[in-house]
Amino acid sequence: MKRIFMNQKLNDWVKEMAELCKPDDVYFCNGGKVEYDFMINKLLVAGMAIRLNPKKRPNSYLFRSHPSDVARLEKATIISSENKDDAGPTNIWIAPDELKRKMRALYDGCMKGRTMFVIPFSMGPVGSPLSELGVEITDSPYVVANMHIMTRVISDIPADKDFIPCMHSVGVGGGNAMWPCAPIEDKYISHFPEEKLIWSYGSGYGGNALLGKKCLALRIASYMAFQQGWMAEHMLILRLTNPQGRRYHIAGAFPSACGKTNLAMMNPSLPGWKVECIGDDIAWIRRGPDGKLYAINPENGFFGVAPGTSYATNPNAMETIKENTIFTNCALTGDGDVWWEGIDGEIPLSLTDWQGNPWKPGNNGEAAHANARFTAPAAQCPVICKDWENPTGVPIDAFLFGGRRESAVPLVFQARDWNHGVFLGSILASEKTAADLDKKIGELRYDPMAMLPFCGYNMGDYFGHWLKIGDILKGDAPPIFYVNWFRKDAAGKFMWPGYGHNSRALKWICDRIDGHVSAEETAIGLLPKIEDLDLSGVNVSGETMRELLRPHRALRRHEIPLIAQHYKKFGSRLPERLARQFIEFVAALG
Ligand code: GTP
Ligand code: SPV
Ligand code: MN
Repeated sequence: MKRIFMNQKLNDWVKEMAELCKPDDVYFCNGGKVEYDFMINKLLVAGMAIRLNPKKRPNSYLFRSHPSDVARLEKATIISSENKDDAGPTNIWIAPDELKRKMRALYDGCMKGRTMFVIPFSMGPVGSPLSELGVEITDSPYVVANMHIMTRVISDIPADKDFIPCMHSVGVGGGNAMWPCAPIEDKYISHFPEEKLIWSYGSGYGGNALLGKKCLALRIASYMAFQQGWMAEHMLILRLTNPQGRRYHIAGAFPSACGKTNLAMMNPSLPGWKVECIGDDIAWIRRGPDGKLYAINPENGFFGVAPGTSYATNPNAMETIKENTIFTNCALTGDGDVWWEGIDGEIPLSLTDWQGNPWKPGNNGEAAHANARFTAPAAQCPVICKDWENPTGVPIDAFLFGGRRESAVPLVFQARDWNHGVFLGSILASEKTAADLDKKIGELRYDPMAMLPFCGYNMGDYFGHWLKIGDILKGDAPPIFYVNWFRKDAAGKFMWPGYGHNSRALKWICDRIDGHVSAEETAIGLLPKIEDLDLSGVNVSGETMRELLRPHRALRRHEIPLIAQHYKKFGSRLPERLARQFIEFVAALG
């Protein structure tokens, strides 16, 4: 080890971890382009990366992970607070001492024959008072390259600044030479919120390994936010501008693989309306000097779902990933480009699937993995907002909650007030998706505020925190809406065209913010009147539209026992106000 940092805590920690993991050498990252190219070269030479055809996809690479390591692993995600109750009923808890003992044994010597990389980074614009610093130690050059895109890699931590240590190893004993990882029983993605510390072992994929994202910016940050009076949320942030030039900023929480990236950079189908992207996955939100809420995106790139992304559905994502992009678990075309289910055009004649085998239509399984992803710089997005790195953030005019619901839940409706909105967020439910490895796809699960896998403390306390924020904001609390783009008809087809057409729901939300339209008071909340939705040029029948805007009291009654069960888990940590909201909801359903 040659290099000395300004920050003593960093020097001590790097030394301790190098002694434990016993790497062959230690490399100190600075975030430069030369370093990025060096990592990629290392991966190309080792055969872990495939260079895509530079004429089709300049400076872009494809990686294939081991089939056992293709998504976040919720069963291996641990919140290790001192007291079990502080992790709460929705998190897996192991006592810190016991967990550290187990993991130290796994880390011991795990980097023999490997290089240990030290990556200092900033979540949020460098130097912004709203940003947080982290340092990731990893043995994966793939992680280094991804961190270059997803975070702002810096070369040191100032002596007087704290940072969040993020320890990572892909581990040993599982995977293969191209994608080493640990066997499933040895994987741990551990968080010590009270210590602001992350220890991840055994997985090289996505949120398990790029520790600035879900581990730091959500699990650790949500606990810091709880203590310090701000919010760290699994939310996209967008700026919507109407034809008159009035701007609205909207933050929306949808569970993984439920449409955040798509909404954040959509092209509105409504003439004269414009969307600009500020963030597609995480929002850090604080009260500004004027009493309103302001949001920043702590990330520097997009780690987006590839399947379903096309010029027809998300042209701005397609433009973003034209070059300088890392692809993971996509299919490869004969002419050296990437491919996935739902991309534009004909299925290419020659295709290699995400595991490296020849693939033909009609083959069992998909060519691209359902959780195949792209890693691309946010600055490459054609509709990135000029204020996306503004250190003070953007003022939030409305919050959205939404998930995948095939039935019962309307296209858009509004909460009666903040507390009702928190209730709606707390009963956010979605059909399961491929973003988590353990799930049976399609089954319903409650995912409060889309934070179920990402809340670093007791979710009952998290609900209380949301209520408290509302109490502080009073009249400045933004209105809260609930959306559902995913209703299906009896034949299993989506009833709403979605994507750019979702701007029609957003326009109604703007009209509500400005008090231009009234709404229908119903058992579930405030529903749009059909004539208040701008549906010019949408190919949806009046009958379908009426169906999409029904409160569906009878169907929603089926959820009462499920919500009761969901709420029961929180015991005495469930805020009394939410219990009352639930009683009112049941009464209103009749
Ligand atoms: P994470 O990155 O996992 O947090 O996901 P996300 O919430 O950003 O989801 P994303 O925008 O990547 O969308 C996931 C999938 O949902 C993609 O296959 C999209 O094509 C699809 N999707 C997004 N918006 C819509 C919509 O309005 N209608 C329909 N039918 N599908 C959509
Ligand atoms: C999610 O699952 O919500 C993601 C992907 O954004 S990951 O970074 O792997 O968590
Ligand atoms: Mn996400």
